Amino acid sequence: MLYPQSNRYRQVFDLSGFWDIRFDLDDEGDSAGWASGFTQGQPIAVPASWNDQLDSMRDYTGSAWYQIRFDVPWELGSRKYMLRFGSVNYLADVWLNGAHLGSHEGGHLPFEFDVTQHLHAESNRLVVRVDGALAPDRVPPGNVSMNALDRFGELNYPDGSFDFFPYCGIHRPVLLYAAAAGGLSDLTVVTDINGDTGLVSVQLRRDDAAPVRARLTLRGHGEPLSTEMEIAEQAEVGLEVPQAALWAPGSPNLYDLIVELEDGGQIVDRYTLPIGIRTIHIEGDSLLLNGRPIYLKGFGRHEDFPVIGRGLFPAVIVKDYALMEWIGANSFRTSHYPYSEQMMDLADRLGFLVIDETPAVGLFFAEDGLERRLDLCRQYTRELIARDKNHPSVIAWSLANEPHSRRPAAKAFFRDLYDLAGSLDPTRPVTIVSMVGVEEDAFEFVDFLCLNRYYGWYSEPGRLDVGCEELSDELDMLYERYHKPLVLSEFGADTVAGCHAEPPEMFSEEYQAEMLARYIEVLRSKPFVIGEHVWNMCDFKTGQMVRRVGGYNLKGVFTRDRRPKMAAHCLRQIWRQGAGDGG
Ligand code: BDP
Repeated sequence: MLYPQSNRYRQVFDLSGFWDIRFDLDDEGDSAGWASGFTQGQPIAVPASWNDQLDSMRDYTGSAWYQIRFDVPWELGSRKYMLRFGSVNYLADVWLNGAHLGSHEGGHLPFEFDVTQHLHAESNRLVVRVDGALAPDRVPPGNVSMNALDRFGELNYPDGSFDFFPYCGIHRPVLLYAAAAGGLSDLTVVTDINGDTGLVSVQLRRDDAAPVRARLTLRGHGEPLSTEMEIAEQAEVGLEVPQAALWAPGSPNLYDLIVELEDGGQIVDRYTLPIGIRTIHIEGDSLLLNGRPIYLKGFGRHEDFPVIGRGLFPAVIVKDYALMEWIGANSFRTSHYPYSEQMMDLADRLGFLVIDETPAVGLFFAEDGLERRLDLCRQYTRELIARDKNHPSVIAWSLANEPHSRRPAAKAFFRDLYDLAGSLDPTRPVTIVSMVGVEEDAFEFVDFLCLNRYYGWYSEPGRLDVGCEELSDELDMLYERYHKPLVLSEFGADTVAGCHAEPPEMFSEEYQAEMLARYIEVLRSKPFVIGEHVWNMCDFKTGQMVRRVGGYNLKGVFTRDRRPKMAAHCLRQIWRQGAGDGG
């Protein structure tokens, strides 16, 4: 899937701005014909969650209808016109000028419709029904009985089976774009290294069988390279790049891959894709980037900011990369759902390594509805890999976070997803993020292990000595059983900024700083540990429950408005010492 771009042959019209919204509290929108347009709407910003824009709707996760009117800023011709949504949480139904274009399930991945037949030059009316309901047959699930989750849980409002606020709405840009009919529809780039030479293999796709010429140019470092060939619906070509400038943290070298299609001596389409030449492998107990061991230092994170909720906010993306750079991180996980495409683009440009996670958080394995949940996870895995396969920053796929996988069905469930990911992308390692530990059956086949641990917090509260011993023992046990490298993908402590205690006590800045430092000491003593991801980079909004003061998870080493707690300074000291960042 290619992100829309503007050039002489392609145009993008961004529909971001103030739309109308009408909340469908009585479920009347369908029968009242709101799909063709509605009255009594109120202004709402797109992209953004609705919850923090309108106080009265903060906890509302039901249906809402959005609409906008627009004129097309170009002449309509014989091209293809597409309408693309970066993400809508959770279920979207879309109508253009009264025609139902289709629907999409899942809150964090893009989808698009061909609107060529329905688009007018002027006065188009676009209507989107967004249904954010939390339900057990959705992924991530909500309103799940505690029995199905196989654990004693705490009450949580709104009731998601995950620990972040269930923000709803149109979260990422809505783009109308025009491209040549028969133009390029997809590119898949895989890179390899042979000595000093970079090997770039490119697969091109278009949706027309009439052959045209394709010209590929690779520009950026050294002399530009070019090659040409004929393409009908698909073609594959390899480029050899002498003295390749490899991509890595610290030297995020990118090339522009420019693809042009030519028909009857005229250029009819052009697409420019930034690419990085790099390899990523698990070998023995190591993670190898460009053949050299690399150690991951960084965070589990969230897309979360006041007022905008989970909506795209470019300035916060820039700020967050600046803070990760400041603190000496080289990586993060897109916990617990795919992040915006803008976030991924900057990871490529700024040189961060990403464990890219599907939205499968809080999965449970009760028989009832299992096949449907698996189908959804398959869909997400396909959509995520289609979207992010060309990012050099993406070093691994994470199939799920903390599944409740003590039931036997979990193993076959993840085997299915693991095989699917491997068949779609044989070049990247695949993992699963576990809270179960040694009994996580999927650890038998995933390429490396990710474990979340809170000794000294949820268990052994206030006792870091005991907690660190337990951590150490468990890591050894996991290695003995699976012989695979491991990332500690979450560890941390809720911390009230400004709360101090000596000796350190839970919730104080001292306790968080000490816990992180002591965990890191344990991790660095295990040669099979390939990374440490602190939970969380920033405080973030959650539902309301006893353990979430003010409706926040306070495990950030930065506050929600991005100010450092004491632990941020301590991490900076540890991480900036530079060991093993592979830059
Ligand atoms: C882990 C979850 C994460 C939570 C974290 C916590 O993966 O989503 O926010 O615990 O409790 O279990 O802070």
